[in-house]
Amino acid sequence: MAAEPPLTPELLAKFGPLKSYPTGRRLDSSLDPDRLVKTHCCFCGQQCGIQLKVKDNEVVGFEPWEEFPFNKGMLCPKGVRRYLQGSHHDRLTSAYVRDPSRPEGFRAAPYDEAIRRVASEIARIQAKYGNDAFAVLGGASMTTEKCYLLGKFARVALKTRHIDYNGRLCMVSAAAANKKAFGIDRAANPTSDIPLAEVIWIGGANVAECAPITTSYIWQARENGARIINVDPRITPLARTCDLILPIKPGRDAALFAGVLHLMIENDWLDHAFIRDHTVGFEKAAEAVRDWTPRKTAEVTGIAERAIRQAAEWWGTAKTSYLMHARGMEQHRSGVNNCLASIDIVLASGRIGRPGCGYSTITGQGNGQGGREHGQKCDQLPGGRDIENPEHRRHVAAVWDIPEPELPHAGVDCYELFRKVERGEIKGLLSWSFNPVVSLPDSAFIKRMLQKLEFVANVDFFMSETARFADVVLPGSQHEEDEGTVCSTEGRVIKINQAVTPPGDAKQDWRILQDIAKAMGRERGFTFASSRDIFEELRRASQGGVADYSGITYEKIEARMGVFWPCPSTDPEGTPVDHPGTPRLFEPGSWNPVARGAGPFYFLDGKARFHAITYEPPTEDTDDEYPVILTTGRVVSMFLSGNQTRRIGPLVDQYPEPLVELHPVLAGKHGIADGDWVTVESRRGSLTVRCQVVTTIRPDVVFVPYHWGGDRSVNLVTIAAQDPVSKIPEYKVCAVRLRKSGEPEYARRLQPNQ
Ligand SMILES: Nc1nc2c(c(=O)[nH]1)N[C@H]1C(S)=C(S)[C@@H](COP(=O)(O)OP(=O)(O)OC[C@H]3O[C@@H](n4cnc5c(=O)[nH]c(N)nc54)[C@H](O)[C@@H]3O)O[C@H]1N2
Ligand SMILES: Nc1nc2c(c(=O)[nH]1)N[C@H]1C(S)=C(S)[C@@H](COP(=O)(O)OP(=O)(O)OC[C@H]3O[C@@H](n4cnc5c(=O)[nH]c(N)nc54)[C@H](O)[C@@H]3O)O[C@H]1N2
Ligand code: SF4
Ligand SMILES: [Mo]
Repeated sequence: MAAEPPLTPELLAKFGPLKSYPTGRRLDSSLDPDRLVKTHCCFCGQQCGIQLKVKDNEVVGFEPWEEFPFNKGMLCPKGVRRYLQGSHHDRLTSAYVRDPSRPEGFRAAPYDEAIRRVASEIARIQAKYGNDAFAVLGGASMTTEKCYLLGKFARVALKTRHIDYNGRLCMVSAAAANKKAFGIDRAANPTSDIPLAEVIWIGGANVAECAPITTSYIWQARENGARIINVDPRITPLARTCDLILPIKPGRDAALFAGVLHLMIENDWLDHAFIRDHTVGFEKAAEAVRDWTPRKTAEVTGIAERAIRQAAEWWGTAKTSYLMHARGMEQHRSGVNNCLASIDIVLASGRIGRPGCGYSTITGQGNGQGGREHGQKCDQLPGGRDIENPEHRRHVAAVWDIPEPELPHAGVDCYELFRKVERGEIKGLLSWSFNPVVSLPDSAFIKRMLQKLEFVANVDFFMSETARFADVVLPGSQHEEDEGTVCSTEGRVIKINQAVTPPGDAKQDWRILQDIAKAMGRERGFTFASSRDIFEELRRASQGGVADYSGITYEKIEARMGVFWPCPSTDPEGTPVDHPGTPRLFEPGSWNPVARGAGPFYFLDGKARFHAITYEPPTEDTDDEYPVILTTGRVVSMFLSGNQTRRIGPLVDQYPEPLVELHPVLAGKHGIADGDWVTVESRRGSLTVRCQVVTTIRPDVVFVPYHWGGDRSVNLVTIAAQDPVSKIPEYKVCAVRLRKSGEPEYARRLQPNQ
C-alpha cells in the first residue's frame, strides 16, 4: 500500500518544485552551440517547429525555425522557455524506491533493481488476482511510437484489458462526435484554411492562451474581412478582438446550436443539395430543434436573443466558414452532444471539404492526436481500429504475432479504473506520463485509491504529485532525448529529433518498457532497437485502418515538413504508391477505405450523419446552497498539471499562483475585493486562493486554472461526472459557493511554484 509521503522539507529539497528554479541563466545568445537540432515544442498540440541549441550534450537555448509551415518561427511564452527544462536540477536521474524510514520517503535505487521490482510485483499481482487486476495508464505527451508500444505492452506482455490514458480527460468528446458524424477522428482541414473563411465560430476555446499560434491564422482571416464569433463565459484575450461575443452560461452549447439550426431552417439558410447528396438524418435533426426559438435559446444559454440572431445570420449566409472548438464545449456530461450539435450547423451549411470551409477541434496535448490513434485508448487498436471488431482484431493480432483470442477486449476509461480500485478489482498500477493526482476531478478520491493499491509504479522525468504515491519511480526521458513522431492539431505527422542523451540512469521510455517486459520473461515482441523500428511496425499495424500511416516514413516527414494522415501505401486497386498525405478531408470525389468511392465521408454510404440532439443541463446545477458556477481551465504560461512549467522560473513569475476570477458584481455581493483570499467550496471539497476581480467573466461564473497540486488544486472541488459516451469528466461546470477568507495555512508554508 502506497501512502503519500508527507510533504517534508527533505522531500521538497530533493524533488522540488519548491527549490529555487532556473531563471533563464543559460540563455546566452553569445554561446556558440555545437549544433542546432530542428524539432518541435514539447508542450501543446500546436507542435510549433523550433531549433534547439545544443552545447556539450545540453540544450542551452533555441532559435526560431522559420521554414516550418505551421508557425513560421513564431513561439508562445512556453515555447521560448521550454529549453529551461533540459538539465534542470530537479530532473530524475535515477530510479527511486519507496523507503518510509527516510524523511523524503524514497531512496535512490539501482535501475535494474527497480525494474526487477516492477516486474515481480506485476507478476505477483497477476498471479494472485488475474491479468486484469493490473492496470496501465499512458499519456499523450509521448511520441506516437511510445504510445503504440505502451498499448502493445499492456495487451501483449501484461495481457490486461485495463489500459487507458490522459487523453480521456481531453479530446475524447470531439473524437467520439467526429466518429459518429464523419466516421473519422481528425481535424477536417489544415490550419491554412482558416484565413480563407468569411465567418469563424470559436466555441469554448481560449485560443490566444492555449493555442497561441492559431491566433495569427484567425487574425489573418480578420485582415481578409472575416467575422469572428466567440462563444465563452469569459471574454478571453482573443475574444476581445472578435466581432461577436456570446457569453454563454457553461454547459449550454448544444442549446445554442439548436437555436442557430432553428434559425437556419426558418430562414432557409441551408445547402439543400449538400444535405441531399452527402448526409443522412437531417429531418430528425430539424425536428429536434423545432422548439428552439430564439427566445427559448436565450433563456437557456443566458445569451441575448439579438446576439443569437446575429450569429445565426452571419453563419447562415456565409459563403465560406470555419468552426472550431476546444475543451470549453467538450468537457461536459453532454460533451459529445455539444460537438455533434456544432457539426449539425456545419453540415446544414454544406461548408466542409473545400478550401476555406472547415471544421476542427483544437487538440490539446503535444501528441493529443497521435496519442489516441494507435492503441492507448481502452477500446482502440492501432490505426484507429476498434478492439471489438473481429476483422480489426485479426489484423493487429497478426502484426503482433499472437493468436487473436489472446488479444484482450475493451477495458474501461481512466476514471472508472479508479472506481475499480475502490471495488477491489484492480490491485496494481503502472502510470506513465500522467499526473492523475492533479488532473483528475474530485482528486481526494484519486489519492485514496492510490493509497489503496497494493503496488504503484510511475514513470516521469520529474517527481510528480502522483509519483509521490508510487512504490517505484522510474526516470523516463524528455522530449529532446529521443526521436519519434507526433501528430499535430492539423493532422500533420511530424518528426521529433533527438538533441541530447538522457542523463544518469534516465532512459528513453520505450527502453524502460522493454526492460520491464524482459524482466518478466516476456520480451517477445519487445526487442526493438530504435524508435524507427517501432514506427516501421506501427506503419504495418495501421495499414488499412482509418488512421493509415503505412505510406509515411521518417524520410518523407523530413522532406515535406510533415505528412497529413491518412497516408496509405497503396492506391484503391492495391498498387503501391508514393502517397502525398491528406491535408483536407472530405473533398468531393475523394476516396477512403471505408466508403470505397461511395462518397467523401468514412461510412459505407460515404455520407455524413446529422444527429438529433436533446439538450441536457449540466449534472450539477446551481441552487441556494451552491449558487455559483465554477469553470476551470488554463493560463498561457502554465501547462497542464504544471509538473513541468512550475519548475521554469520565468513561466512561474508570469503567473505564480492560481487565482479565482470573478466579476465585480459577484465580488460585491460577497464583500470581496481584488486580491482578497477567497474560499471556493463545492460538495466535494474546497480551495482557498487569491482572487482577481475582472469584468471579463459572467457574473454567475467563477474561473480557476488547474495547474497546481496540493492545497491549490481546483480538482479538489470539481465533480467526477462524465459524458456517458466519451467518459470525459465535466471539468467545465459544477456548483460552488464563495466566501471571503483569511490567508490559508499553506500560503505561509509554500514558495510560489509548488
Ligand atoms: N497555456 C496552455 N496551453 C495549453 C494547455 C495548457 O495547460 N496551458 N493545455 C493544452 C491542452 S492539453 C488542452 S486540452 C488545450 C485546452 O485549450 P482550451 O480548451 O482552449 O482551454 P481551457 O482553458 O480548458 O478552456 C477554454 C475555454 O472554455 C471556456 N468555457 C468554460 N465552460 C464553457 C462552456 O460551457 N461553453 C463554452 N463555449 N466555453 C466554456 C473557458 O472560459 C475557457 O476560456 O490547451 C492546450 N494548450
Ligand atoms: N480542472 C481541470 N482539470 C483538468 C483539465 C481542465 O480543464 N480542468 N484538463 C484536462 C486535460 S485537457 C488534460 S490533457 C489533463 C492533463 O493531465 P496530465 O496528463 O496528468 O498532465 P501532465 O502535466 O501532462 O502530466 C503528464 C506527466 O507526464 C510527464 N511527461 C511529459 N512528457 C513525458 C514523456 O515523454 N515521458 C514521460 N515518462 N513522462 C512525461 C510530465 O512531467 C507530467 O508529470 O488534465 C485534465 N485535467
Ligand atoms: S503554441 Fe504550443 S507548441 Fe507552440 S510554442 Fe506554444 S506551447 Fe509550444
Ligand atoms: Mo488536454
